[in-house]
Amino acid sequence: MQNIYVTKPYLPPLDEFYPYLEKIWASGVLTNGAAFHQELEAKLCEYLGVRHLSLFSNGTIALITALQALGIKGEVITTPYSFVATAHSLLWNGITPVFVDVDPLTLNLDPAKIEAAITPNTTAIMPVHCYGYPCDVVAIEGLAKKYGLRVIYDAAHAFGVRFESGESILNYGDLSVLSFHATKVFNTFEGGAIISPDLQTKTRIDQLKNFGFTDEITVIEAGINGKMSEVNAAFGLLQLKYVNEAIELRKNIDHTYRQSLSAVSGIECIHAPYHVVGNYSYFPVLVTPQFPLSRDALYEKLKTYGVFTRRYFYPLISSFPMYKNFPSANPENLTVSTDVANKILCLPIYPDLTPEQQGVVIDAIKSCVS
Ligand code: T4K
Repeated sequence: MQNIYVTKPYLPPLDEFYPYLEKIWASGVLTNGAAFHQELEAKLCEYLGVRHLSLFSNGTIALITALQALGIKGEVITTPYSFVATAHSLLWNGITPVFVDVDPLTLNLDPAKIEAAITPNTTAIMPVHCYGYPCDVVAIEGLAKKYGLRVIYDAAHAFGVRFESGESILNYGDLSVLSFHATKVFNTFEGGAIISPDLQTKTRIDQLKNFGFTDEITVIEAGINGKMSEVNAAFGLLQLKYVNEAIELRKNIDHTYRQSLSAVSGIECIHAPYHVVGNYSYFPVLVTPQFPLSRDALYEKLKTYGVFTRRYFYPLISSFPMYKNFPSANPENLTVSTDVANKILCLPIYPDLTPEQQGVVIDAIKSCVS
């Protein structure tokens, strides 16, 4: 049997992509906000239920640009339990990350611990909707209002996630940033986006992602090149036709794992949040001391079955060399994050995962306890 990886990008039928390429070849316009780029921005706004969206070449450049657009400086409160790009976007802006522990249920920034980390230098909060599970957006909004802070959500995992009311979680905060990387629920090979609440902010972001140009001869600030190409945008348009189907397949896989693993002592599935329509982007489990093997031993054992899980997010960002000397990186302040990072294992989940392959993963885990 072929190896089974934590994820595999969803790819639509190749022959359906050729007509898009033919159009690009015929027009000779490859980038700089052309037809497919504009069409994808409009279609994503509609699909996601957001007002304004700016496409980017990837999620990291989008995060860096989002901070630039709001002029964030000083200290920003963020989570250590994320992909390293979250905090890197702060360092690239000369901002000091202040790590605050996560909530043991949501695995997202714990609002109850944010207040104590606010200083006169704090300007913003950068929470992450980890695995697409929403942060406590209401509590975070309350704190932001009370202390006059901006909120930039790293929503890299949260494509299409909404509350049961229909409201997109991407509409919370001052800005939300998506990733369309190959490993994400919706991918454009590489890609990302910033969601803005108003046209003025979107326009500013669009200028920033295009070197700071406002017209052919005017540059108003030191922008960057964050533009998405026409090939990526065209691919996104095709992906969008299949994304609901892809999420539905993920949902079935999620349900099968929950049913099959519920009786396995020492494997705890993370609670899917209530009142949320999720995207099933990851399937994280906690390997607790009740399991006969440690998390790392299970991770290695699964490899012998050809199953390549990932320990997202271990090690904590705060333990990497460029962060570990910040006072807030002290593990004593991050006990929940540290505990979760030591127990977490993300199991394979992607639309093409067959029931047989999922059976291999489940049986391999069960074989450790029988
Ligand atoms: N914020 C958060 C919270 C994020 O999670 C991320 C990215 C970002 C910001 C930044 O967004 P981007 O700038 O990336 O748009 C992956 C991804 O590279 C990264 O995008 C993602 N988060 C992170 C959680 O995971 P790796 O180093 O684990 O990826 P890699 O290459 O080992 O891939 C994992 C597995 O996926 C492989 O074992 C096989 C499979 N795979 C991967 C790729 C790239 C494929 O089958 N095909 C592929 O093309 O980081």
